[in-house]
Amino acid sequence: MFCFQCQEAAGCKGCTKIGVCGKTEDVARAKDLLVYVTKGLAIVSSEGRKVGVVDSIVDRYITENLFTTITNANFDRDVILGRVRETLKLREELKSNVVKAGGKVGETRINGGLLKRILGMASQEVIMPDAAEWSGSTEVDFDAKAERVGVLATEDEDIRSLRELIVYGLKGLSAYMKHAMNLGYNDENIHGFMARALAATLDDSLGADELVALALEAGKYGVDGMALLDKANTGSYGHPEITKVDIGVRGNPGILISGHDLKDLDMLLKQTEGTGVDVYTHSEMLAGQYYPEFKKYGHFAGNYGNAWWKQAEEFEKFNGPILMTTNCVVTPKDSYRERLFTTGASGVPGCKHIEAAESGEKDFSQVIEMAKNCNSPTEIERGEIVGGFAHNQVLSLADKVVDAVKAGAIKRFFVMAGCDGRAKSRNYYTDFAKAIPKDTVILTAGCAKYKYNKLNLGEIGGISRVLDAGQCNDSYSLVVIALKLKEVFGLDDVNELPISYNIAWYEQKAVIVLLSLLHLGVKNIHLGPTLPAFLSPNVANVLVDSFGIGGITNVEDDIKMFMES
Ligand code: FSO
Ligand code: SF4
Repeated sequence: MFCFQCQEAAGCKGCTKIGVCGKTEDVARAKDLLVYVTKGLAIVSSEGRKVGVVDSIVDRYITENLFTTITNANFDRDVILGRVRETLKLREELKSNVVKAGGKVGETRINGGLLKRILGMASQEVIMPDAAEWSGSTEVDFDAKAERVGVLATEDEDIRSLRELIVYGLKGLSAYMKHAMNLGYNDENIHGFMARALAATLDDSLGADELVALALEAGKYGVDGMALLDKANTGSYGHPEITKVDIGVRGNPGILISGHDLKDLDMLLKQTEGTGVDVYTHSEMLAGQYYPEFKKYGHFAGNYGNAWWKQAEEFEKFNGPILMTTNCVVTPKDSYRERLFTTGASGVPGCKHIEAAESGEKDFSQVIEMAKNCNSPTEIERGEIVGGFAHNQVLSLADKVVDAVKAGAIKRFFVMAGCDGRAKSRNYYTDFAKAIPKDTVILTAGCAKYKYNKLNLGEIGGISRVLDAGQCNDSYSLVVIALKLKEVFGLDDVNELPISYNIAWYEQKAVIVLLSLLHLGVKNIHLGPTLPAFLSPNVANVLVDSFGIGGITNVEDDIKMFMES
């Protein structure tokens, strides 16, 4: 196996024997193959679009496949290989529809090309890339193919780097699209781009310049995808508002819901109402606490625990069932394996998976029944945290914020969005948050906030010094806020604002957020705790030269550098 898609890639190079995330070699092979056949389906889908064939089932499938291969989402090889089989089937069905519509997708195979070739009619052949042609049915076929189509199949390290940058951005985008789609929101243009861009990563005629341009184009669609999800979330559950969230426990049995899918939270809250079971949020689901539509539930308790990587210890103490709606899943300990349920793109072999019905509804009754027989959660913390500073809420405070900036009470904003992770070096972010001048404010989104959201960093003129917009996709809110400030201050360039970007990344959703920021022209973003292993030296240089991207050094020097910029 070879995988270098996340920040925890072994030795900052790549995982080769087993993933630091727990991904085993056989799961890695299955995921490599799933990405490959998904590219094949994308090639056919792109060709189909040229003749007006748009298949929403295929679009959804491509989206879910990519999401399934994101770091820490799904460790279930059988599920992944099942998706490979279904993808091959969908691809052949789509091909015949495209051919019927006049498209050219391997007519030689479909319409008796062998015969044409024998008859010397080779000029009529349409040669499709292998990913759109290859087929297999047994695990032996699958494993043999997977060995040849992983990341290292692209030999040139710069082309490989750019192709993977694009694929990882698309994986992040697929997660956001899936959440939006679950709420009934969709955008055909984004699917069209995803198919085109995936197909392009197998196109040997594309050089580095074209791939850089495509990566930035992915950033444009990243903004669109995040905006769509913002619309889906706020349209369904209202605009997040300033909320104090209890981090202690109550006396009832509870269900802990983690991940990012608000539709799952919605269904779980409805189904647990009146059952005597409380619902707690975990990690990225904390953002659910900020939405008016969820606050109305009396049994919606507080937030339990911290960022994803502490789950083994915290899930043990929760005592009740845990529902993982997406990544980040850590290989469960036996002590709570039976209490861990997955749904959506997440999956762990041996843990129960809750499937959605055709209508999208999910039946959580077995989770609720289990909860009733469990002890209430063990208290691990007490107190509260404050969040809910998404764009609508912050813009309603815009006058206050602008006045504070004009009066010099706020000297600088630090965007510290992104992810948390287990590396000790990430304590940098706690130290950084503690050490920045008291007249500065942190804008955050994603699970990165757990490094400093319990530090009580105080307020400036009634404005909290840590403004948490919500989940990683709510980085969109931070962009909306920045653009509004640019307008209010009459600036031409968003980079003239007193905003510094010190972003912590872990997995592929952070990649699409980064590409989105680049697309919006944001410069001098610092990424840590390490730069992505998938950036080759030359590609990293392009990002440094064109966008001023940098890493982190130490708290003191970095603060000096940011404050002087
Ligand atoms: Fe964190 Fe995991 Fe939200 Fe990621 S829980 S690390 S960038 O999935 O998506 O921030
Ligand atoms: Fe390694 Fe990250 Fe890939 Fe897991 S997702 S195998 S930790 S690079």
